[in-house]
Amino acid sequence: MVKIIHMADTHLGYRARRGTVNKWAVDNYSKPYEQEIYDTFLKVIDKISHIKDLDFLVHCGDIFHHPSKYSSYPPPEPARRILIQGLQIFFENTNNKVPFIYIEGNHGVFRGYEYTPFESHINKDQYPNLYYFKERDLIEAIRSNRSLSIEFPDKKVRFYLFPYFEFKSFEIYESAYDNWIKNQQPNDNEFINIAIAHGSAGDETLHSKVNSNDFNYDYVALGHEHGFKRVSKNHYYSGCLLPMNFKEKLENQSYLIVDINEKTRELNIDTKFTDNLINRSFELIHHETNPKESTSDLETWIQDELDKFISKDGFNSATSARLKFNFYGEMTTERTWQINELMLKIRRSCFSQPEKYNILQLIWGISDISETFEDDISAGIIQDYILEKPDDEFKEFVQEKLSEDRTHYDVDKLTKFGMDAIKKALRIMEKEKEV
Ligand SMILES: [Mn+2]
Repeated sequence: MVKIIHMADTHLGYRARRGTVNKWAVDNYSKPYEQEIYDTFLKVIDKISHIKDLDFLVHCGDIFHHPSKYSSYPPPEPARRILIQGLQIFFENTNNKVPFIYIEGNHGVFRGYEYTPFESHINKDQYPNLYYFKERDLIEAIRSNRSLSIEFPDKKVRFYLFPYFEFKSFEIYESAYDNWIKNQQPNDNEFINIAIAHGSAGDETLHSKVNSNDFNYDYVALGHEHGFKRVSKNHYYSGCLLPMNFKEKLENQSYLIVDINEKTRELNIDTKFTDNLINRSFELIHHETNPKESTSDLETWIQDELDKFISKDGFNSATSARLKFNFYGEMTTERTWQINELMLKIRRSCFSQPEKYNILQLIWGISDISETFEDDISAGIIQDYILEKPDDEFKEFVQEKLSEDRTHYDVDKLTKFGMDAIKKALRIMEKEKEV
């Protein structure tokens, strides 16, 4: 029996940012949820390193969250230190006997650079049983028309490596990759043949030869999709350790203990779910609204939901909740404005009482029966709004606000100010997009 741990997408250094308060840093300058991912990673690595008769640890990419396509920042310092600590725990507990094989994903790499934070931020050469493969290794293999693989003859196991590569982004890449990939087809049955890849069919970053059974791999360890997923009887995504956003909360995360029978090549997959290791509430709260529901009824409902997170000890970075309200139903633009206004007010009040509320993040989404507005601050809402009859509806909204207020402003003037502000904001957003 060959025993392999399959894990992926740890995203060390990921921070929950939207709808959080910046001042909530923990003692070593990490952020609360970032710290929870670190703690979980070390816990899991320690657990894995004590598994009896473990032959290999395979990590399918994205061990660091930064840098990425949208952020050229290096991994934050705590992420670097936690990875070093994790490697030390693993190699010490396994007496350097168990190979750790890592392929690079699309996160944690400076695009266009030949070195990566995995090389510049940790001293990878001090771990004799660490095997590292990045995009550059893949490009070299393609250029020299050679396989990118590694063999362990004493265990009779061979790994075919597929670091993340956007081979579909240029025709010349695609044809080169298509020509090269035959080198990744096992040509003997004496070894157990395993593919390790970062990519997915969904965004065309996983080649069909790896995604299918064409090459007859005994097992395909996949990274890039963040939820646990059995693609076929021998293709698996383990997912991250913890969900990073509310969409991923709807999935499960895990690491896999994969046992492969040398003779029959039969697999036994033991899925160790890790999303249940989370120490905080992480919830999507749904509410169906309609134009007739009064603002005060809505406010009462929201407040009741939030009051479930009142704690006598107040805010605690280790247990504070991540919450997303999902308002759906028949939405008018006026309703959307009301909800945004209400939620901004409630969030402000909630975050200004850390002695009362144990809440880390509070965001919301508003979806109409016909379409979805994803975010309270997305340009989409305002842009859609501007395409309709914004002046009239905004005026109605201002009028309603003022009638509560009972003061007498010039509604037309206020509407004009509001529209100017929105248009200016849109111009700024458009400019930011161009960068
Ligand atoms: Mn990825």
